[in-house]
Amino acid sequence: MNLFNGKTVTVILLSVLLLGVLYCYMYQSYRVVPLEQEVVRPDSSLKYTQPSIVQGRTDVVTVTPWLAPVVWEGTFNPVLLDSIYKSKNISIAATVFAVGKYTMFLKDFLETAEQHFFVGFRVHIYVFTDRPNEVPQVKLAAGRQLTVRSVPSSKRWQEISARRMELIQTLIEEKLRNHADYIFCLDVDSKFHGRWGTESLGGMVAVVHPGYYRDSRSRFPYERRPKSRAYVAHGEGDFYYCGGAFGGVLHEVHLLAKTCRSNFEADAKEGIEAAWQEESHLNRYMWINKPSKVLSPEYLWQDFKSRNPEIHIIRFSGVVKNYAEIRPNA
Ligand code: 5GW
Ligand code: MN
Repeated sequence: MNLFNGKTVTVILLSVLLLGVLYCYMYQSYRVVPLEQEVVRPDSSLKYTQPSIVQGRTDVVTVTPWLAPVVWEGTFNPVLLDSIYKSKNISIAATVFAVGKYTMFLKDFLETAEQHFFVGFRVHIYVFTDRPNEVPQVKLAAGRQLTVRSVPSSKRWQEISARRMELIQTLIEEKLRNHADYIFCLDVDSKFHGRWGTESLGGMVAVVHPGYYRDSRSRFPYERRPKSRAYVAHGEGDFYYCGGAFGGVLHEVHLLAKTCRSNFEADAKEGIEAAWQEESHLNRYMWINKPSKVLSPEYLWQDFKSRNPEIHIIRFSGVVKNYAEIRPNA
Protein backbone atom coordinates (compact mmCIF):
# COMPACT_ATOMS: atom_id res chain seq x y z
CA MET A 1 0.00 0.00 0.00
CA ASN A 2 1.42 3.32 -0.98
CA LEU A 3 0.97 5.75 1.92
CA PHE A 4 1.57 8.64 -0.34
CA ASN A 5 -1.07 8.16 -2.91
CA GLY A 6 -2.89 11.21 -4.16
CA LYS A 7 -5.91 10.74 -1.88
CA THR A 8 -3.89 10.65 1.35
CA VAL A 9 -1.85 13.67 0.36
CA THR A 10 -5.04 15.61 -0.31
CA VAL A 11 -6.48 14.60 3.05
CA ILE A 12 -3.29 15.60 4.88
CA LEU A 13 -3.05 18.90 3.05
CA LEU A 14 -6.69 19.70 3.76
CA SER A 15 -6.26 18.87 7.46
CA VAL A 16 -3.22 21.12 7.71
CA LEU A 17 -5.16 23.89 6.01
CA LEU A 18 -8.11 23.41 8.34
CA LEU A 19 -5.87 23.46 11.43
CA GLY A 20 -4.22 26.60 10.11
CA VAL A 21 -7.53 28.34 9.63
CA LEU A 22 -8.70 27.18 13.05
CA TYR A 23 -5.51 28.45 14.67
CA CYS A 24 -5.79 31.87 13.03
CA TYR A 25 -9.40 32.10 14.06
CA MET A 26 -8.69 31.19 17.69
CA TYR A 27 -5.69 33.48 17.82
CA GLN A 28 -7.89 36.30 16.55
CA SER A 29 -10.67 35.70 19.06
CA TYR A 30 -8.14 35.62 21.89
CA ARG A 31 -6.68 38.84 20.64
CA VAL A 32 -9.99 40.65 20.39
CA VAL A 33 -10.17 41.23 24.13
CA PRO A 34 -6.71 42.75 24.64
CA LEU A 35 -7.11 44.73 21.43
CA GLU A 36 -10.27 46.35 22.68
CA GLN A 37 -8.75 47.03 26.05
CA GLU A 38 -5.90 48.82 24.38
CA VAL A 39 -8.30 51.55 23.26
CA VAL A 40 -8.42 52.93 26.78
CA ARG A 41 -8.80 56.50 27.83
CA PRO A 42 -6.09 58.31 29.75
CA ASP A 43 -5.59 56.84 33.21
CA SER A 44 -6.98 59.82 35.11
CA SER A 45 -10.42 59.42 33.51
CA LEU A 46 -10.67 55.90 34.89
CA LYS A 47 -10.31 57.09 38.47
CA TYR A 48 -13.63 58.17 39.90
CA THR A 49 -15.82 57.31 42.82
CA GLN A 50 -17.39 53.88 42.75
CA PRO A 51 -20.84 53.91 41.21
CA SER A 52 -23.49 52.33 43.40
CA ILE A 53 -25.90 49.79 42.03
CA VAL A 54 -28.26 50.05 45.00
CA GLN A 55 -28.28 53.73 45.85
CA GLY A 56 -29.25 56.63 43.69
CA ARG A 57 -32.01 59.17 43.27
CA THR A 58 -35.24 57.88 44.70
CA ASP A 59 -37.30 61.07 44.51
CA VAL A 60 -37.62 60.94 40.73
CA VAL A 61 -37.97 58.35 37.97
CA THR A 62 -34.64 57.83 36.22
CA VAL A 63 -35.72 55.37 33.53
CA THR A 64 -38.80 55.22 31.32
CA PRO A 65 -40.95 52.09 30.89
CA TRP A 66 -39.17 51.57 27.54
CA LEU A 67 -35.83 51.75 29.37
CA ALA A 68 -34.63 55.12 28.17
CA PRO A 69 -32.62 56.99 30.80
CA VAL A 70 -34.20 60.11 32.29
CA VAL A 71 -31.39 62.54 33.00
CA TRP A 72 -31.43 64.25 36.39
CA GLU A 73 -28.62 65.81 38.38
CA GLY A 74 -27.01 63.07 40.43
CA THR A 75 -27.63 60.27 37.92
CA PHE A 76 -24.43 60.72 35.90
CA ASN A 77 -20.75 61.46 36.25
CA PRO A 78 -19.96 64.42 33.96
CA VAL A 79 -16.19 63.87 34.02
CA LEU A 80 -16.53 60.24 33.05
CA LEU A 81 -19.05 61.03 30.31
CA ASP A 82 -16.91 63.80 28.85
CA SER A 83 -13.90 61.52 28.73
CA ILE A 84 -15.90 58.86 26.87
CA TYR A 85 -17.13 61.36 24.26
CA LYS A 86 -13.81 63.23 24.03
CA SER A 87 -12.16 60.17 22.58
CA LYS A 88 -14.84 60.01 19.89
CA ASN A 89 -14.09 63.57 18.72
CA ILE A 90 -17.80 64.37 18.30
CA SER A 91 -19.27 67.62 17.05
CA ILE A 92 -22.58 69.11 18.05
CA ALA A 93 -24.77 71.45 16.01
CA ALA A 94 -27.44 73.65 17.55
CA THR A 95 -30.18 75.61 15.82
CA VAL A 96 -31.85 78.69 17.20
CA PHE A 97 -34.45 80.93 15.55
CA ALA A 98 -34.56 84.66 16.12
CA VAL A 99 -37.19 86.16 13.86
CA GLY A 100 -38.38 89.74 14.30
CA LYS A 101 -37.81 91.20 17.73
CA TYR A 102 -36.64 87.85 19.12
CA THR A 103 -33.10 88.86 18.11
CA MET A 104 -33.01 90.67 21.46
CA PHE A 105 -32.59 87.29 23.16
CA LEU A 106 -29.56 86.25 21.15
CA LYS A 107 -26.89 87.96 23.23
CA ASP A 108 -27.74 86.20 26.50
CA PHE A 109 -28.47 82.94 24.74
CA LEU A 110 -25.12 82.87 22.94
CA GLU A 111 -23.05 84.17 25.84
CA THR A 112 -24.46 81.67 28.31
CA ALA A 113 -24.10 78.85 25.75
CA GLU A 114 -20.40 79.66 25.74
CA GLN A 115 -20.31 79.09 29.49
CA HIS A 116 -22.47 75.98 29.78
CA PHE A 117 -23.34 74.25 26.50
CA PHE A 118 -20.93 71.43 25.63
CA VAL A 119 -17.91 73.28 26.97
CA GLY A 120 -14.72 71.76 25.58
CA PHE A 121 -16.43 70.17 22.57
CA ARG A 122 -16.81 71.16 18.94
CA VAL A 123 -20.02 73.17 18.75
CA HIS A 124 -21.55 74.88 15.73
CA ILE A 125 -24.51 77.15 16.39
CA TYR A 126 -26.78 78.09 13.50
CA VAL A 127 -28.81 81.25 14.01
CA PHE A 128 -31.79 81.64 11.69
CA THR A 129 -32.91 85.23 11.48
CA ASP A 130 -34.49 87.85 9.25
CA ARG A 131 -32.29 90.50 10.91
CA PRO A 132 -28.71 89.29 10.41
CA ASN A 133 -27.29 92.70 11.32
CA GLU A 134 -28.78 92.37 14.81
CA VAL A 135 -26.86 89.20 15.63
CA PRO A 136 -24.43 90.23 18.38
CA GLN A 137 -20.71 89.63 18.24
CA VAL A 138 -20.00 87.00 20.85
CA LYS A 139 -16.50 85.79 21.52
CA LEU A 140 -16.36 82.06 20.93
CA ALA A 141 -13.85 79.62 22.36
CA ALA A 142 -11.63 77.59 20.05
CA GLY A 143 -13.54 74.85 18.28
CA ARG A 144 -16.81 76.75 18.49
CA GLN A 145 -18.50 78.40 15.52
CA LEU A 146 -21.53 80.48 14.74
CA THR A 147 -23.26 80.69 11.39
CA VAL A 148 -26.06 83.12 10.58
CA ARG A 149 -28.64 82.02 8.04
CA SER A 150 -31.12 84.50 6.63
CA VAL A 151 -34.79 83.61 6.62
CA PRO A 152 -37.72 85.65 5.36
CA SER A 153 -39.55 87.82 7.87
CA SER A 154 -42.91 86.66 9.00
CA LYS A 155 -45.73 88.28 10.84
CA ARG A 156 -47.47 85.10 11.73
CA TRP A 157 -46.07 82.88 14.45
CA GLN A 158 -47.71 79.89 12.78
CA GLU A 159 -45.50 80.49 9.76
CA ILE A 160 -42.34 80.82 11.83
CA SER A 161 -43.28 77.72 13.72
CA ALA A 162 -44.05 75.72 10.60
CA ARG A 163 -40.85 76.79 8.93
CA ARG A 164 -38.70 75.82 11.90
CA MET A 165 -39.02 72.11 11.15
CA GLU A 166 -38.54 72.74 7.44
CA LEU A 167 -35.37 74.75 8.04
CA ILE A 168 -33.99 72.14 10.42
CA GLN A 169 -34.71 69.46 7.83
CA THR A 170 -32.96 71.33 5.01
CA LEU A 171 -30.03 72.41 7.21
CA ILE A 172 -29.34 68.75 7.96
CA GLU A 173 -29.68 67.79 4.30
CA GLU A 174 -27.59 70.61 2.88
CA LYS A 175 -24.98 71.40 5.48
CA LEU A 176 -24.68 69.02 8.35
CA ARG A 177 -24.36 65.58 6.80
CA ASN A 178 -20.78 64.47 7.51
CA HIS A 179 -20.17 67.67 9.50
CA ALA A 180 -21.93 67.03 12.79
CA ASP A 181 -22.85 64.01 14.86
CA TYR A 182 -25.59 65.46 17.04
CA ILE A 183 -27.99 68.36 16.80
CA PHE A 184 -30.09 70.25 19.33
CA CYS A 185 -32.89 72.63 18.39
CA LEU A 186 -33.47 75.29 21.00
CA ASP A 187 -35.73 78.24 21.74
CA VAL A 188 -33.88 81.56 21.74
CA ASP A 189 -35.86 83.16 24.56
CA SER A 190 -33.82 81.25 27.11
CA LYS A 191 -30.52 81.23 28.93
CA PHE A 192 -28.14 78.57 30.18
CA HIS A 193 -27.51 78.56 33.93
CA GLY A 194 -25.77 75.23 34.40
CA ARG A 195 -24.05 72.45 32.54
CA TRP A 196 -25.73 71.05 29.43
CA GLY A 197 -23.27 68.50 28.12
CA THR A 198 -22.56 64.97 26.96
CA GLU A 199 -25.04 63.45 29.40
CA SER A 200 -27.75 64.76 27.06
CA LEU A 201 -26.52 62.89 23.98
CA GLY A 202 -28.61 60.12 22.50
CA GLY A 203 -30.36 58.87 19.39
CA MET A 204 -33.53 60.85 19.92
CA VAL A 205 -33.68 63.22 22.85
CA ALA A 206 -36.72 64.99 24.27
CA VAL A 207 -37.12 67.29 27.25
CA VAL A 208 -39.99 66.91 29.70
CA HIS A 209 -41.98 70.15 29.84
CA PRO A 210 -41.59 71.92 33.20
CA GLY A 211 -45.23 72.97 33.24
CA TYR A 212 -46.77 69.51 33.22
CA TYR A 213 -44.30 67.01 34.63
CA ARG A 214 -46.20 66.41 37.84
CA ASP A 215 -49.60 66.22 36.14
CA SER A 216 -51.82 63.40 35.06
CA ARG A 217 -51.74 62.93 31.30
CA SER A 218 -55.40 63.83 31.08
CA ARG A 219 -54.23 67.40 31.65
CA PHE A 220 -51.50 67.41 29.00
CA PRO A 221 -52.26 69.95 26.26
CA TYR A 222 -51.91 67.41 23.45
CA GLU A 223 -53.87 68.01 20.26
CA ARG A 224 -57.17 66.28 20.96
CA ARG A 225 -58.94 66.47 17.59
CA PRO A 226 -58.63 63.14 15.73
CA LYS A 227 -58.63 64.93 12.38
CA SER A 228 -55.24 66.47 13.19
CA ARG A 229 -52.07 64.52 12.47
CA ALA A 230 -50.84 65.62 15.90
CA TYR A 231 -53.72 63.81 17.63
CA VAL A 232 -53.06 61.99 20.87
CA ALA A 233 -56.09 60.24 22.34
CA HIS A 234 -57.17 60.50 25.94
CA GLY A 235 -55.63 57.69 27.94
CA GLU A 236 -52.54 57.75 25.74
CA GLY A 237 -49.19 59.54 25.86
CA ASP A 238 -46.15 59.19 28.10
CA PHE A 239 -44.95 62.66 29.07
CA TYR A 240 -45.58 66.13 27.75
CA TYR A 241 -42.41 67.23 25.98
CA CYS A 242 -41.15 70.74 25.20
CA GLY A 243 -41.16 72.13 21.71
CA GLY A 244 -38.40 74.48 22.90
CA ALA A 245 -35.64 71.88 23.11
CA PHE A 246 -35.09 68.55 21.42
CA GLY A 247 -32.27 66.81 19.64
CA GLY A 248 -30.36 63.65 18.93
CA VAL A 249 -28.24 62.13 16.21
CA LEU A 250 -28.52 63.79 12.84
CA HIS A 251 -30.56 61.19 10.99
CA GLU A 252 -33.08 60.81 13.81
CA VAL A 253 -33.68 64.54 14.08
CA HIS A 254 -33.86 64.74 10.30
CA LEU A 255 -36.65 62.17 10.21
CA LEU A 256 -38.42 63.90 13.09
CA ALA A 257 -38.26 67.33 11.43
CA LYS A 258 -39.33 65.93 8.07
CA THR A 259 -42.26 64.05 9.56
CA CYS A 260 -43.46 66.90 11.76
CA ARG A 261 -43.18 69.33 8.86
CA SER A 262 -45.16 67.18 6.46
CA ASN A 263 -47.84 66.47 9.09
CA PHE A 264 -47.99 70.17 9.92
CA GLU A 265 -48.39 71.05 6.23
CA ALA A 266 -50.94 68.34 5.54
CA ASP A 267 -52.98 69.60 8.50
CA ALA A 268 -52.67 73.18 7.23
CA LYS A 269 -54.01 72.12 3.81
CA GLU A 270 -57.11 70.91 5.60
CA GLY A 271 -57.34 74.10 7.62
CA ILE A 272 -56.20 72.54 10.90
CA GLU A 273 -53.63 74.00 13.22
CA ALA A 274 -52.62 71.84 16.17
CA ALA A 275 -53.17 73.23 19.66
CA TRP A 276 -49.49 74.07 20.23
CA GLN A 277 -48.28 73.97 16.62
CA GLU A 278 -45.05 72.05 16.21
CA GLU A 279 -44.90 71.20 19.91
CA SER A 280 -48.09 69.17 19.37
CA HIS A 281 -46.59 67.41 16.36
CA LEU A 282 -43.40 66.72 18.31
CA ASN A 283 -45.44 65.20 21.12
CA ARG A 284 -47.31 62.96 18.73
CA TYR A 285 -44.02 61.90 17.13
CA MET A 286 -42.43 61.10 20.51
CA TRP A 287 -45.48 59.06 21.49
CA ILE A 288 -45.20 56.89 18.39
CA ASN A 289 -41.38 56.84 18.23
CA LYS A 290 -40.14 56.75 21.81
CA PRO A 291 -37.14 58.96 22.59
CA SER A 292 -34.01 57.00 23.50
CA LYS A 293 -33.13 59.56 26.15
CA VAL A 294 -35.39 61.84 28.14
CA LEU A 295 -34.06 65.00 29.74
CA SER A 296 -35.65 66.15 33.00
CA PRO A 297 -37.14 69.65 33.30
CA GLU A 298 -33.68 70.78 34.50
CA TYR A 299 -33.04 71.12 30.76
CA LEU A 300 -35.81 73.61 30.12
CA TRP A 301 -37.19 75.35 33.12
CA GLN A 302 -39.13 78.61 33.10
CA ASP A 303 -37.84 81.63 35.00
CA PHE A 304 -41.28 82.49 36.35
CA LYS A 305 -41.66 79.08 38.00
CA SER A 306 -40.33 78.57 41.50
CA ARG A 307 -37.90 75.68 41.76
CA ASN A 308 -39.40 72.42 43.00
CA PRO A 309 -37.41 70.25 45.46
CA GLU A 310 -36.58 67.57 42.87
CA ILE A 311 -34.95 70.21 40.67
CA HIS A 312 -31.38 70.29 42.03
CA ILE A 313 -30.05 72.42 39.20
CA ILE A 314 -31.55 74.56 36.47
CA ARG A 315 -29.49 74.16 33.32
CA PHE A 316 -31.54 76.06 30.76
CA SER A 317 -34.55 78.24 31.37
CA GLY A 318 -36.98 80.37 29.43
CA VAL A 319 -36.84 84.06 30.34
CA VAL A 320 -39.93 86.01 31.28
CA LYS A 321 -40.93 87.95 28.21
CA ASN A 322 -43.14 90.86 27.53
CA TYR A 323 -45.39 89.47 24.83
CA ALA A 324 -46.77 92.83 23.78
CA GLU A 325 -43.25 94.07 23.21
CA ILE A 326 -41.76 91.23 21.22
CA ARG A 327 -44.49 89.41 19.34
CA PRO A 328 -45.92 90.62 16.09
CA ASN A 329 -49.70 91.24 16.28
CA ALA A 330 -49.71 90.49 19.99
C1 5GW B 1 -43.71 83.47 18.89
C2 5GW B 1 -45.07 83.60 19.24
C3 5GW B 1 -45.92 84.45 18.56
C4 5GW B 1 -45.41 85.19 17.52
C5 5GW B 1 -44.07 85.07 17.17
C6 5GW B 1 -43.22 84.22 17.86
C7 5GW B 1 -41.81 84.10 17.47
C8 5GW B 1 -41.04 82.95 17.78
C9 5GW B 1 -41.14 85.16 16.79
O1 5GW B 1 -41.70 86.23 16.47
N1 5GW B 1 -39.81 85.02 16.47
C10 5GW B 1 -39.11 83.90 16.78
O2 5GW B 1 -37.90 83.82 16.50
N2 5GW B 1 -39.73 82.85 17.42
C11 5GW B 1 -38.93 81.63 17.68
O3 5GW B 1 -39.77 80.56 18.07
C12 5GW B 1 -37.96 81.82 18.83
O4 5GW B 1 -36.82 80.99 18.65
C13 5GW B 1 -38.74 81.33 20.00
O5 5GW B 1 -37.93 80.99 21.11
C14 5GW B 1 -39.46 80.15 19.40
C15 5GW B 1 -40.74 79.73 20.14
O6 5GW B 1 -41.57 80.84 20.45
P1 5GW B 1 -41.75 81.33 21.94
O7 5GW B 1 -40.44 81.19 22.63
O8 5GW B 1 -42.34 82.70 21.96
O9 5GW B 1 -42.78 80.29 22.51
P2 5GW B 1 -42.94 79.89 24.05
O10 5GW B 1 -43.97 78.80 24.04
O11 5GW B 1 -41.60 79.42 24.57
O12 5GW B 1 -43.41 81.13 24.79
MN1 MN C 1 -39.65 79.90 24.20
